[in-house]
Amino acid sequence: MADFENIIKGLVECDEDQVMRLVKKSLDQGVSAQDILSHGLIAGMDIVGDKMENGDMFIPEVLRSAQIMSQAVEELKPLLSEDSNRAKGKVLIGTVQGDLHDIGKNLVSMMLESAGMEVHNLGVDISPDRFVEEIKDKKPNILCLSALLTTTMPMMKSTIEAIKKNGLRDNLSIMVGGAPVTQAFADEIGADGWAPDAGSATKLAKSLIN
Ligand code: B1M
Repeated sequence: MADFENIIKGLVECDEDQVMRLVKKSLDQGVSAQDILSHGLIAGMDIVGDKMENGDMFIPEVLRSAQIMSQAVEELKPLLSEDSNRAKGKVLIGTVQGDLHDIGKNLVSMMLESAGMEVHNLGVDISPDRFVEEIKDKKPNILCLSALLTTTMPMMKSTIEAIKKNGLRDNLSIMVGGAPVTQAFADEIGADGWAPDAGSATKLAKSLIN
């Protein structure tokens, strides 16, 4: 039986040994990597977020939980990467300027890669100008923008505007995502698509490439 409760507890208490031990144990017991990710790690980070909002956890602790989550995701990576329906295409992905959140963006990047796409992960805090330069250089089919803060969502719009201004919009599909981002916002800023999670992002990317 998967011990999601104690994976969550370990993440909230920044107990690396507990999280890693229980993730490995769950895998050995045949629990799917996707279930460990959704019901253990992502559920745990949601609680970390609530505690952060209530002032029960502070930035250094949240960072530590995030590091442990990334380490656990590395453990799951080979098992999340089984995609028989592989797609070709080049993707550029980054978190927009002013935003340092990267766990979800890295999950999206990993799933796209495992679906067969060539993925260039630019990292966090990427300015519109840098996106423009990278699009000129890498000539991707798809650009994925991630934002986790309501205050950085407008930077998605600025990025799309910079891309248009540089005449790079026509042959590029733009997808947006991140917890506060919605389909309505994607429509409003002229993106081609929105995905709520890494799995849907992969499906959407495949359909945009086809
Ligand atoms: Co931040 N933070 N944070 N934080 N943080 C949130 C986002 C927050 C909701 C917490 C809260 O208050 N409840 C809140 C935002 C409130 C808001 O704007 N509405 C918040 C805040 C306020 C802040 C600071 C401002 C705090 C401060 O300094 N006072 C600060 C800002 C720093 C900055 O960015 N400039 C800050 C800092 C940090 C840390 C650095 C400490 C750390 C990030 C470490 C890191 O990423 N390496 C951190 C963390 C860890 C969080 C929470 C707790 C967890 C985020 C996470 O990794 N979730 C978060 C609360 C929460 O989300 N519950 C919170 C797990 C991850 C798998 O999910 O990222 O949503 P997510 O990704 C999903 C989907 O969103 C989607 O797919 C992913 C996988 O399924 N997706 C995409 C994501 N990107 C996509 C791109 C796509 C498609 C789908 O492209 C097409």
